[in-house]
Amino acid sequence: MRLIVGNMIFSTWSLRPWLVLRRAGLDPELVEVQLYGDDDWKARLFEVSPTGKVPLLQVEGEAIPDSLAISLWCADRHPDKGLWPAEPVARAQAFAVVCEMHSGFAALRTECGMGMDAQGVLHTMFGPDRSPPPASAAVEADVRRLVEIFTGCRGRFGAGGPYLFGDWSIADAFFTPVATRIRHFQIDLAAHGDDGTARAYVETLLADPFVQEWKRRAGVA
Ligand SMILES: N[C@@H](CCC(=O)N[C@@H](CS)C(=O)NCC(=O)O)C(=O)O
Repeated sequence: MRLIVGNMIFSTWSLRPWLVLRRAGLDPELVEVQLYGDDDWKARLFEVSPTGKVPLLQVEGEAIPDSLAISLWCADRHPDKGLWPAEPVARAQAFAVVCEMHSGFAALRTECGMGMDAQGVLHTMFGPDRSPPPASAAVEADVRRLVEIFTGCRGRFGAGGPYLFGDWSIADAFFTPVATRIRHFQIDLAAHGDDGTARAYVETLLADPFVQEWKRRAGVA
């Protein structure tokens, strides 16, 4: 089993399915494709990924692109690993927030992006921290919605543990990239309606042992 990923220091979308695979007890060979490095990077990416994007999982003779598809494949193959909440209402809400994260938050993703920005500044998942860029109204709205999701899910479903639905689930993998952006860009959650719950949840995600393992493998720990 091989997981094709982007540069491990900033390809946050590559991190998501890897966290899911690791939580399922799998340890795929990691193959890093350098993004944005030279004129040929996109052509090289298309050689391994029909979508021209990473992550992509090579398994059982198949190539499965997309972090959500890989995560769904993993939960399907490993139903005993508790990758989704067991309780049906919590599980439905976990599906909903994962889908919202996967298809939304465009302003936060673009304006607080990882990788090289237009000024040639390299933003990585693991610092150095940057002072907050001037936030647009769209970023402000994205952060408010994140705080609403974090406090709402923690309040309704989080009693059994420190994660969004208590025990760790795929939802936590999907919010780990935005947790790194919140830290890196020093986004003040309290100014976006947080009572401390969302901040504590972000800290939990960043302290996750598998996030630390990724960091070590990325060579930044
Ligand atoms: N929907 C995809 C998005 C993946 C994505 O945008 N990956 C970035 C790296 S983090 C990428 O491949 N960028 C290359 C490009 O946009 O050309 C997923 O979550 O797997």
